[in-house]
Amino acid sequence: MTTTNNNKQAVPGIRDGWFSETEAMWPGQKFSLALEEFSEQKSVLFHQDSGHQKILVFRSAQYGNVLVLDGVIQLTERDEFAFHEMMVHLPLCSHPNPKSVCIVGGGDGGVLRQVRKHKCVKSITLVEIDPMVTQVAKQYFRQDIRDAFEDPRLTIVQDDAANFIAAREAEFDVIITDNGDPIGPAQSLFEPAFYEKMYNALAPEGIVCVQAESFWIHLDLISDLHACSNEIFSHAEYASTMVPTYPCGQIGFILAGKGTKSGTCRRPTRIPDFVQDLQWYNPQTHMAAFVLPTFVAKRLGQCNHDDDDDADARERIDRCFLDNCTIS
Ligand code: SPD
Repeated sequence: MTTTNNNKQAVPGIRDGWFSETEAMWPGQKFSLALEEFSEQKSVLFHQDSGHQKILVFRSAQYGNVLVLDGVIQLTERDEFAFHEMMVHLPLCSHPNPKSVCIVGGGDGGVLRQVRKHKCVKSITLVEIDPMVTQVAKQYFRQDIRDAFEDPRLTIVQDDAANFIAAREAEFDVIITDNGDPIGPAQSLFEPAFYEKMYNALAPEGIVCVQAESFWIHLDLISDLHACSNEIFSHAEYASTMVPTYPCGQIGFILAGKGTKSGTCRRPTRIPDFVQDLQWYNPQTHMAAFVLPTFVAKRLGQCNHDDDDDADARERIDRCFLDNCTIS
């Protein structure tokens, strides 16, 4: 075992063979994962304060290696695909020809690993303020994370995301904001001012996809983000996915566009071949992600049904995915 938990003090959140998430942002509930081995010394792989945040990696009994930042689970090897595939392929398959992609945060490489599957993407800019997150992801997570950081299309920028995005104009076809939760270092990324900066940094027809929390816990916040995105962008919608190790097992994204042809991200405009090999994303989970429970749809004022044209589009998309052809 390699551990930098040198001071031998108990790791916060770990007790009696279990890790429990901090509950500041989801009062009255705590998600817990069993360590692979009862002994903290054997299961904790890394524990250090980077100066930006406290980083913890441990081996869990059922979910593989787990990355925790400031007491909050960021990813587990078992279920990360349900988050990263949707966060990446919802916007990238909605855009007709994404060439330039910016990843905000995402130093763990999970988003990057999916973006690089799109051959049409020519440049990937990853803006991460904390290089230790990347070092840890390369060292303690799967080989393909290490490979992702070798992609020749990648430029890593160590900067505050809000500053970086503010200095960009009409540059990116897609911006993916893989931010943490609204209390802590990512707070400014949940403010309308950041959405305006992202709008300016997008090329015409550009799309943003932003981590937008769980409707079980943060419906007020989601409603505010949805409303402000609809004011700033031509269209904005909330899409949902299921991740068992995130609070309530559900998390969503705001997808907003500067003016895509179809005026929505609800349907893929292309289905790359590699989609057949993914674990969660497919054209049907793409479209289903925008269908919301009634209490959420009502609160956001987001329509759940398609018009007649959409029904035709759905059929074409279903057929193309099954026959492995291009949507016409
Ligand atoms: N409450 C958990 C939110 C996690 C958002 N960030 C995940 C980072 C994974 N790349």
